[in-house]
Amino acid sequence: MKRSLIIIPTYNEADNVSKIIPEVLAQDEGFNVLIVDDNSPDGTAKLVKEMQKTNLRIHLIERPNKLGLGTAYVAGFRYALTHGFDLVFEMDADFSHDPKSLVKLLAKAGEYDLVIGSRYISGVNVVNWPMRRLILSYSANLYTRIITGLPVKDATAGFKCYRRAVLETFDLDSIKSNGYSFQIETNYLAWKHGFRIYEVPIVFTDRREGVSKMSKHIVFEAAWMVWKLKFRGLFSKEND
Ligand SMILES: Nc1nc2c(ncn2[C@@H]2O[C@H](COP(=O)(O)OP(=O)(O)O)[C@@H](O)[C@H]2O)c(=O)[nH]1
Ligand SMILES: [Mg+2]
Repeated sequence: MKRSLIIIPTYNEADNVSKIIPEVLAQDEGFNVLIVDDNSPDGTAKLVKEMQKTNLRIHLIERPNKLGLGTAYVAGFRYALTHGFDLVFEMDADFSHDPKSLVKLLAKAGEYDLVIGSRYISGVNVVNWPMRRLILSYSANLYTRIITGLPVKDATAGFKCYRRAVLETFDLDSIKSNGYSFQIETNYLAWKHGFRIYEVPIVFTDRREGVSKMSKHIVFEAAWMVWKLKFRGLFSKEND
């Protein structure tokens, strides 16, 4: 059995965290959860610590303040590598990613190095999102594909599974981007290294509780990242 770490970054997810952890752990005996919390004012980390008392499969990293989604994942990747996990998942705390779909990603992780839970594989599988967010996300993906050539339909998805070999090739110190930009960058790096990428269709549902931390800044950062990757790709010989 493979040891898997499901990394869930949290910022003010007290309403979701105590529900999502048991649901995730119930999906597979090899699953462990790592919450990366940025000192959420609503006490998210306190709830996690309470749950840790009775369950050794729950892990927690506490950071001093809101440092962003990208570096939260980087902290999680480091933890996974030093603690000997074979598979490393990314997932949101807000039930946009259905815990039951984790096993769909797991099923492909033997054959592929990076598995992405994709909203745009068979049409559009998004529930309850305002139309402007859907258009933004869909066009961002089209834009990314056209400019970088990355053969991924949902490059901004935050529901993913990496084999540890992929993370071992990343220069984790150099990854500074956040949100969507972080997802595009990690997919691009995996692709340029020649890793096998597979997208499984999943249904994405808008958050049940709490509020989104999406911002204009995160969108601009991603738009800029696409060009950075394109130019980096033009001047490097990796895999070409
Ligand atoms: N640790 C940490 N988690 C964050 C941060 N920003 C967002 N998150 C978490 O990342 C996940 C996705 O964020 P969300 O607000 O749902 O973004 P959206 O789905 O794009 O609207 C959620 O689990 C958030 O709690 C951050 O700065 N630090
Ligand atoms: Mg969300």
